[in-house]
Amino acid sequence: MIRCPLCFNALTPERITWMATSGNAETDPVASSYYRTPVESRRMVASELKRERNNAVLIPSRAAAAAQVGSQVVEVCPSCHYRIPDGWRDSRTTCIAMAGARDTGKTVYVAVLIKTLQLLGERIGCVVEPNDQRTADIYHQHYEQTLYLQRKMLPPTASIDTAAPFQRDPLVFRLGHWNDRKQYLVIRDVAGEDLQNQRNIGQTWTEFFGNADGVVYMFDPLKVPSIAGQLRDLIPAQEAQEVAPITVLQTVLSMIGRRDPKLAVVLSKFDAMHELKNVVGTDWSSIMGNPGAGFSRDPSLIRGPYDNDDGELVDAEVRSLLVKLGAKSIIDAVDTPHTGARLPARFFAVSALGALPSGEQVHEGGISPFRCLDPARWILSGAGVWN
Ligand SMILES: Nc1nc2c(ncn2[C@@H]2O[C@H](COP(=O)(O)OP(=O)(O)OP(=O)(O)O)[C@@H](O)[C@H]2O)c(=O)[nH]1
Ligand SMILES: [Mg+2]
Ligand SMILES: [Zn+2]
Repeated sequence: MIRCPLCFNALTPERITWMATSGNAETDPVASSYYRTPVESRRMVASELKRERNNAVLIPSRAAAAAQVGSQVVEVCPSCHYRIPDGWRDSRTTCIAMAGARDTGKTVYVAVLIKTLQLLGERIGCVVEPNDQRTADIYHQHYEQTLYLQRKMLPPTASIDTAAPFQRDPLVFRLGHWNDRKQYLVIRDVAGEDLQNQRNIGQTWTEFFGNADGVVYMFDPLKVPSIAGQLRDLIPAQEAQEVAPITVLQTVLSMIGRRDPKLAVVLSKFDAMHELKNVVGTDWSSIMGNPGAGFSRDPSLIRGPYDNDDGELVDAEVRSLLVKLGAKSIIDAVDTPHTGARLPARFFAVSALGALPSGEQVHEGGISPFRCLDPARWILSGAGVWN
């Protein structure tokens, strides 16, 4: 499947939209509603693939469209008018949308996921790199520099309704060739703030959740009072949650509507759960101290196809952990969604940092991710990539 990198709508050969590269530009209400800020567009021409005798021809052709508007043309998405990168239609795309309440670890996860994908890519002979300068700049400035170079935590992602949030543009990475096709991975990070605001349900800019190949919904165990209580000497006092995780999940499910992306439900900051094995005298210490559990080891960087059996094992384990955490409502919302559309779902346990941060600094032992690749590999394997 090939999808638009912004709205994630499928791009079919039957419809191609061209936009002039020079000439008058006017405010474009369609592009503005998807991009969530005023966008100006130049003249556009819509072409259709028509059957003529035994040939399929594009009418008007690119050259004819250019002649019509009197300048060169570039391809834009027929739905949201976002510029389609060169060579995009010869490739395959896998599109991932991040989701979850504020402070659940989405942006840190994206930062670390790219590094771990690069590590695995090296092992399987696929180079993972930004597809364009904008992705390279956004990733470097907003993810890598702070977390990996300054070794500091990242600021909260600003709402899409603020002046220039970096997450308005997708991150586009090349994943090398797979099955004789160029493969791209597109990730859209989201501000938890925007998912805590139910007024965003039904807004055009949220369409990408339903169109995605996979939605990664993060659940933060540190916000569970009994866990925070047991770790109170190790973690800073947790702010009370403004919006319950279940409400955020319902909001995301409403945004997905009747579409059917894969839903990865991720118990994030799993290093904190691992710490519980040191809290003596509680049943958490025996649960988390079980060396035979899938969540006690990380086989994700082993070369080879996505390990579905391991994925199913961890899914079952995380489901029982969520029950124990008093979060069964999350499981119920996934298994019997209020929208009536049950998604292909799987539960995961992930730690992007691998250890509790020391205040705003990365742990002095550095970043050592745990099972970070699992949700992404599950989604990629469903799209036939790195499987
Ligand atoms: N222990 C632990 N803490 C983490 C981990 N990942 C993130 N955190 C903590 O969670 C905080 C928030 O992480 P972010 O990735 O910025 O959260 P977010 O979900 O992007 O938040 P918004 O952008 O506000 O929606 C970080 O500053 C860390 O303190 C992890 O793997 N382990
Ligand atoms: Mg963020
Ligand atoms: Zn689009």
